[in-house]
Amino acid sequence: MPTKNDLFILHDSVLFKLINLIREAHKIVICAHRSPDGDALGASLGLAGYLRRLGKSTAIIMPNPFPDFLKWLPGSNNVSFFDDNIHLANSKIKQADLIFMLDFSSLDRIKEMGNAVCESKATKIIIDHHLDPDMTAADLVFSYPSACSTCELIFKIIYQMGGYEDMSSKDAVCLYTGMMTDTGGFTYNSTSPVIYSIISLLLNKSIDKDRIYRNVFNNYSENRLRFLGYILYEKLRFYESRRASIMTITREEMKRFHFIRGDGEGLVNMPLQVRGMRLSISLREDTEKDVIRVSLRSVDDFPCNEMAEQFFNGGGHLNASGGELPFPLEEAILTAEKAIEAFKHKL
Ligand SMILES: [Mn+2]
Repeated sequence: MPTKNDLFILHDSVLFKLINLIREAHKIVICAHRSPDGDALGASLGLAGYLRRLGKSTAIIMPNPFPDFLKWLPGSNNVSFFDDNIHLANSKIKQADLIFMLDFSSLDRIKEMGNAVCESKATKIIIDHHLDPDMTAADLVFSYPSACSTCELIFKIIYQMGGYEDMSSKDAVCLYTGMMTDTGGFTYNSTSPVIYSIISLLLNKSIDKDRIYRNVFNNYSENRLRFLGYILYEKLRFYESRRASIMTITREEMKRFHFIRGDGEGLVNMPLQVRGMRLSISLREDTEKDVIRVSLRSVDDFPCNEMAEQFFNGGGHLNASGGELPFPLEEAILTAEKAIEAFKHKL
């Protein structure tokens, strides 16, 4: 069994402060970053389950929808989206007395919703594992960049507050899902032993981890598989001497393969399956705005976040970052090639 030291991450004084804030709160809002992933959604659902068991009215509001492959997550049908009903979301955020901000740590990650959160008089708490948190964005900032996921942090905090015994199987499923998706099925950023202590505790809640894996990773359409095949065959270019690759995806191609939200998931990781590759860059035309969405993945110590900041107006983790470029795909390719050259000493 894990020891207290592995799982108790908050100092007593901070723990009591948090417990008091929750005790005094009547209306709680949980939000996570734009384009929520398995971790953002899983952490929100897991925390909401805990708070609702305490009798707290808790609403989850995301800036925009999560991918279809997460729709099976228990409780996800009760999540509302800021973009769908700005008026309602604004009033919920305004009336809240406590707001949890999960899996992000600067208000620009939630775009338009950031203003509403900023203006709300609620006490705000950030729980996150991204680098360089904006310490001014909330009253309490729990920032643990070494955690594999925000779900890991939510589990630990609930555990420390004594909420494990009553944790439902559904909440355990949500928290496991976030840990699994943020580590690519425990294949990266997942060497810390405490992760497996937590998994063991979650398995004791009768979750079916093999089924969760299938629900997330083996639940795509035929179109998606053919789309992957097409991109890998036609649209991926290796820069062998730099141990890097660039793939491009246009709006027209997404339309041709009936692309739905989430279909691109995991694609950017695939070039790293080639021996010796250290960096994969994906450039994808946004479906609505005239911008190029950039995703970066790396192995070992190659700093995707530094490259994303310097070249792609973004940031993120050491091995996984993102950004966007405000110009056409052809120019974006040139920028990506420049970035590879500028970082060649690290590749
Ligand atoms: Mn995360």
